[in-house]
Amino acid sequence: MTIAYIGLGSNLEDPAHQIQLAVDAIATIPESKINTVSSLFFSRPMGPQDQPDYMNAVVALETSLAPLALLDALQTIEKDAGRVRKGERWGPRILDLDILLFGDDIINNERLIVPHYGMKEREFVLIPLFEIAPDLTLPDDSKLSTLRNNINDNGLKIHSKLRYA
Ligand code: A4P
Ligand code: MG
Repeated sequence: MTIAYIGLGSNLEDPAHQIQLAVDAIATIPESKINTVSSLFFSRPMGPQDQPDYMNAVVALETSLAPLALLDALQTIEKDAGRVRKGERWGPRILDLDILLFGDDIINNERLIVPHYGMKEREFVLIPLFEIAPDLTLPDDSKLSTLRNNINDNGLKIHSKLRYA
């Protein structure tokens, strides 16, 4: 079994509800079990500013799936939520599920780059991740606590708790 950390984001169609539905769907992924779920956080958009605010969270999932099989499962959940991929970089979305970490694996292929390329600079990733895994060290030996202490404040705040089985 491997612990994968999954970043969840939404800024369309009732984002708080979308994130809760996504947590419920992640709980049904085969060969996997949710270990922990962070609080639900309110965050300001990174990227284009003419889009709604986001809700973000991070889930720790214990899984025996291979990384690409987990990606398939997450993309099915995104699709079922009604996500349509548009060209715009960092544009609005009903649901975005990113594999932030997959154990200590370093993965670089056409479909999957892990650790996620932006995770070390993003407040809406580091703070929820730190909430559930304060002692985490990344595959490049950087400490999550150090990264978390060095990010710029962009107004992230706890919105509510998420339910999980
Ligand atoms: N892919 C490669 N690596 C991964 C990975 N580790 N996890 C590939 C998931 N997918 C990965 O994904 C495009 C392709 O990336 C997938 O087909 C997969 O094979 P996508 O979800 O269509 O692309 P995207 O998410 O629109 O692009 P990008 O650049 O990853 O967007 P980001 O970086 O996720 O940013 N502001 C706030 N406050 N909160 C947010 O959550 N999110 C974004 C999106 C912008 N601003 C935000 C937030
Ligand atoms: Mg994505």
